[in-house]
Amino acid sequence: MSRGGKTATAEHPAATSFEGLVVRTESGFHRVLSGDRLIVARTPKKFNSRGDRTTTTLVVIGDHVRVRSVDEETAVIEEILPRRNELVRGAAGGSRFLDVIAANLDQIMPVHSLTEPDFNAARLDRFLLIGEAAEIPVVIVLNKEDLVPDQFAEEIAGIYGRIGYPVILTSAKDGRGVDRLRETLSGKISALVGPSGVGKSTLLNRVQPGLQLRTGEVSDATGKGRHTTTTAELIPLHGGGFVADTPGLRELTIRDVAPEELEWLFPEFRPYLGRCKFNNCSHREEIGCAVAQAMESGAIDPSRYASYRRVYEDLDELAHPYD
Ligand SMILES: Nc1nc2c(ncn2[C@@H]2O[C@H](COP(=O)(O)OP(=O)(O)OP(=O)(O)O)[C@@H](O)[C@H]2O)c(=O)[nH]1
Ligand SMILES: [Mg+2]
Ligand SMILES: [Zn+2]
Repeated sequence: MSRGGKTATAEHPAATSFEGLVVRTESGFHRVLSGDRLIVARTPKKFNSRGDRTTTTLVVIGDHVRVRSVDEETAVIEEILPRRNELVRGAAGGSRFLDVIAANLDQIMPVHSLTEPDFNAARLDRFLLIGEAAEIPVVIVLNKEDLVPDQFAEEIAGIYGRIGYPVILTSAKDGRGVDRLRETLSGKISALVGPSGVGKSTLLNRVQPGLQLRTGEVSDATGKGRHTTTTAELIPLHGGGFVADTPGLRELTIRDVAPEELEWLFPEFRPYLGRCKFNNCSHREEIGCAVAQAMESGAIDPSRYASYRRVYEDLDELAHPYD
């Protein structure tokens, strides 16, 4: 006996379940793309009370989810399918939680400006380490080439190109490098990451005219951007694939790397590893360090070596906070 027409029939199944890609999240409501349908789905309450969680965000862009549609308008996320990788940053306010920004990326593109704000090698190196640690391919974008002499741009591009990283020199102003950027994005799921004001949104507006992402002014006084982009979203590309424009990030969190493992995350160090005088050489002050010697002979760039030492100290501090 049927009461009030709530019983499922062959034409109107009470619930259907399907998989999709999360392309946007907004306080509990998520946009999920399944085939060419865009559905708004919410997270069930039970997700929010999970006791063991260490991240503040549960469903993120790039997640593959199983969704159950409740009726025409409403759907609920039943399951987040296992993630291939994730981009993470420490949550605001020094809490022990981590913010996951995106999952299942094919590549990360750290974007830095050559000036305004000033190029910061240490900061770029930290983004590269994230890619190395998560085994996500990295493509470096150096923007605002129109504002610096060619020689300066090529010098910086050379440091990273020699290590083996693909580097795209761009100007969102005059369009240099934008075609190459578009080709590199095509067919993949990528995230543009980097500090505020370097031109991530302006570049994407160039890559795909009509996007009309909001862009901001860099304050003249500080040379810093002001966080024009505030939410991460996966944007479908005309050439196939998706790109995430993310809010400005000074850095991402390097997870699960012990100080002794750091040397492997600098690809140009690898030929020298195991060749130091001491087996447990940390490549800082030790005598007979093959890495330090490679730096002195010019085979390793001094700014990269400096980054290694700085990040080593940070990881060491995390691993042994009371020493
Ligand atoms: N001269 C020059 N200016 C640029 C270039 N790219 C971006 N800008 C300017 O830099 C400023 C910041 O650009 P945005 O695209 O908003 O920077 P963003 O990286 O998206 O910043 P957030 O959203 O805050 O993370 C804007 O005033 C842009 O017009 C460039 O290649 N050359
Ligand atoms: Mg932006
Ligand atoms: Zn050494």
